[in-house]
Amino acid sequence: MNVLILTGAGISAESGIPTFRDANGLWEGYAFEEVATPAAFARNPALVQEFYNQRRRALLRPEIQPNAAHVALAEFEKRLSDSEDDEFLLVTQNIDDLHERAGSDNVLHMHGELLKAQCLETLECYPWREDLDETTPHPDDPDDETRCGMLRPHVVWFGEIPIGLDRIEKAATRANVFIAIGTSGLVYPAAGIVSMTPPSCRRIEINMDDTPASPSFDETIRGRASETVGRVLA
Ligand code: BV8
Repeated sequence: MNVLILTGAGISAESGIPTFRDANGLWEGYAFEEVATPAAFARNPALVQEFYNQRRRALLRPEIQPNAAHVALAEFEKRLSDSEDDEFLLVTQNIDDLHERAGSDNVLHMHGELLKAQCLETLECYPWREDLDETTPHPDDPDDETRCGMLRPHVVWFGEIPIGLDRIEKAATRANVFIAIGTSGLVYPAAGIVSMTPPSCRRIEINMDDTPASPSFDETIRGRASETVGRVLA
């Protein structure tokens, strides 16, 4: 069985990370257009760095922990990994690390990862640290004089091409089951993944509400991810 999962901000909501819809398009008081585009970074890199550093500090608070939905996905992945015939891919739009902290191995962050910084020159990624900024010598080796270039958040902004699209499309066209969890289906190309699945694929949407993508699914399960995901994957 080939299973493809897509998660959105709704799966992390019960872990204490506000969703984009809850934030009404604002985050830490900033409008997305002000901070989540390449133009915003070119215009005011310090503002954008601070916007993401605020979200990093929020994510690293001890009370932010994976919830039962993250754990259920990790356990399901492990069950499937016992069989050679099964394929599993967890694609997330989320830039938090809650899937990994719940034990998921095969996670594709199609919109990047909040806890990584990326060198504008080499495109190399580094674990983010509070003291990392554009003046930081090579982040992996502060003694290395070949100073790395300007660093940016390793995050896919609006207008930028998401990560792993080829891999996602391949998994979608082979999927027997596609489950979208906690995503409003508003941002493309993520919202278009359901349309890449074959007619034989069982498409399930787990959400609190109906979404513009709901008609594309064979089954819509309404409820909190922490209460529904485990039941669906059992
Ligand atoms: C692209 C990282 C070209 C950043 C994100 C004009 C100019 C430029 C582009 C466009 C344009 N018009 C349209 C576009 C395309 C654009 C787009 O789709 N815009 C939308 C707004 C119309 N897309 C892009 O720009 C993408 N790139 O198009 O490049 C290209 C593409 C392919 C090939 C060649 C060229 C890049 C988009 C990525 C942007 N980066 N994140 C950061 O985080 O700072 S997007 C960000 O917002 C998230 O990653 C996510 O994708 C999106 C939010 O969506 P959700 O995760 O669904 O969250 P949301 O809050 O909306 O919904 C939560 C859901 O959970 C709700 O339904 C709620 O009911 C539910 N829920 C809540 N609680 C629970 C729950 N469900 C269950 N249980 C609960 N407890």
